[in-house]
Amino acid sequence: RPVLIPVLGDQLTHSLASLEGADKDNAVVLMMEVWDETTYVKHHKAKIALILSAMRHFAGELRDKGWTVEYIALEDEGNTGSFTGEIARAVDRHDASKVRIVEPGEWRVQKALQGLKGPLDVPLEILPDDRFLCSIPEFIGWAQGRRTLRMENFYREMRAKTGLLMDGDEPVEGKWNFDHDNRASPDDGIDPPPAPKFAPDDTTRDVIDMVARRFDSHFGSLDRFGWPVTAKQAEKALDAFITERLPDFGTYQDAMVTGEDDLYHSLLSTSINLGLLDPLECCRRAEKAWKDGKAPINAVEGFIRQIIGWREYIRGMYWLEMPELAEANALDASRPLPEFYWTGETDMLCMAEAVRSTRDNAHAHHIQRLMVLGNFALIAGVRPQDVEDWFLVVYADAYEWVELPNVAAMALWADKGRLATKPYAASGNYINKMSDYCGKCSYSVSKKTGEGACPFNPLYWDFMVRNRKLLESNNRVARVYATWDRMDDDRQREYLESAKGVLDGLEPARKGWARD
Ligand code: FAD
Ligand code: DLZ
Ligand code: SF4
Repeated sequence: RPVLIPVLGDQLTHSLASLEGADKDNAVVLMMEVWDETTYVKHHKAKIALILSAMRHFAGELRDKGWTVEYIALEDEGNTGSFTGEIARAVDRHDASKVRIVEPGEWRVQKALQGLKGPLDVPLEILPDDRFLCSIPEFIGWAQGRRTLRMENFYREMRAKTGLLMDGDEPVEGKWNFDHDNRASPDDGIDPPPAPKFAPDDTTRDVIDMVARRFDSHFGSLDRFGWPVTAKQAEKALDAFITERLPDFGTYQDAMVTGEDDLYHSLLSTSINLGLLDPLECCRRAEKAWKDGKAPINAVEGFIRQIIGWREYIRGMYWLEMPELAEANALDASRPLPEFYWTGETDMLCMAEAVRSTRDNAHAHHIQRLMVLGNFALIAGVRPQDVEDWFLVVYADAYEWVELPNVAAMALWADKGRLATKPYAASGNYINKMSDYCGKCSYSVSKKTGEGACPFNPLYWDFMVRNRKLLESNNRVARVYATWDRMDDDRQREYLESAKGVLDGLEPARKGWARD
């Protein structure tokens, strides 16, 4: 009786723990396109196309390597529409002796699998996902007993564990973190080489056609689809990043430029999250570029920190804080998401640009996500669960394990600072410093209140005042209140009235964008 090995859509790795050591002659690999996964939120069309195309390519590669693969396509007759339904059906069909699966990335799926243990007549073995450097028990062990959790401390342990950028027990060049050199604004004139795009082959075109037909009501465009859908393509994307964009990655990490969607970012998150690229290998390649004198330390350290620091930390925090994190709302934010997050129809150029890139590419870079889209939702007091749904829908790299901590904890401070020391709230001044948007925007960033003032300016103060009780005791925020208290009453009133004007003018998103 064969062993059934289900491989989920973000487990497209040839060295996956469930495949390693399995006997090809006595195993059936099961891959499933299912309605539950494609519609539990109404994912961006390009995100669905990416995942299904990558799954189909991966199934073909496994067959070429001699595996028996059963591939259930979305439109196949009899498809039950869920992972659990398909696993149960396959156990029966093949009279499987057991099921061996790598732990899923998401809480929702983990619960569903655990619920299958009883009803299934055969043993269900759930293996740790060793594609992460830090296992879930290891992270929880690290977190237990610490009063405050800081990414930087965790990151140093990951540096020591991997030996990346280490000189014995010490960090190379004497410092753990070179972020100080990573804050250049784009004013200096930059000309980033475009990230490679991969023309859809027949398999991808079939999927794109099906997605256009079956997911017409979902957000986003399929027109510019060019994501890597195989490990080979992802490696080409990695090569191009290391040689062409990594050297400037650090310097312009926080910059935003009108019409420049990629800048010096790697655009590797979709491939890493799908399993097409090994995160550690990406880091080793970056380290080698530094060793070879081809990329400076600030860029290489910054890139490595994002992967072995932030990415691993975020994943650990997800499993540490779930399921409460999904409901967290420390600031009691209750406003519905504004409609312009879906349409891009707003006079705020920073917002319109971020939504445009999101719609066209199923991607926006980190500082757009954090300091434009996230920041606006934070200071306008948008309900975290609305914002979380939006981020989960719109990005091709979004799975709940990585989306939720980034949105709820990092961008919205809904976890009351377990992840981020202080809320990333900012006025228009920050966006102006880091972008070329404000000069072209119909709002005036230097105008603080009243007609034509940049909406981020009054909203920033309104947010601070609204949340004073919770934030005042945080000594990283205290001086903000000293500034507020020094303003005269009329000035304070102008800020709050302007903010009210902005908030009253926000049109709530119509129902049905994120979920049916
Ligand atoms: P680069 O800027 O080139 O960074 C290199 C790599 O570092 C990324 O590919 C990614 O693997 C990793 N990385 C960097 N920052 C983070 C982070 N905060 N968390 C996890 N990994 C990180 N990333 C996702 O993969 N999926 C998401 O759904 C997601 N949602 C986000 C929501 C918000 C509100 C914020 C602020 C950030 C979110 N991020 C998410 C993190 C980050 O913005 C993206 O990983 C990044 O923009 C992807 O583009 P890139 O590959 O060009 O990244
Ligand atoms: C996101 C997604 C989508 C849209 N569709 C599928 C699918 O049809 N089949 C599949 O195996 N995986 C899909 N995924 C990714 C899963 O949601 C992801 O593997 C789980 O959430 C576990 O993290
Ligand atoms: Fe955004 Fe304000 Fe700048 Fe306009 S002026 S681009 S709204 S920060």
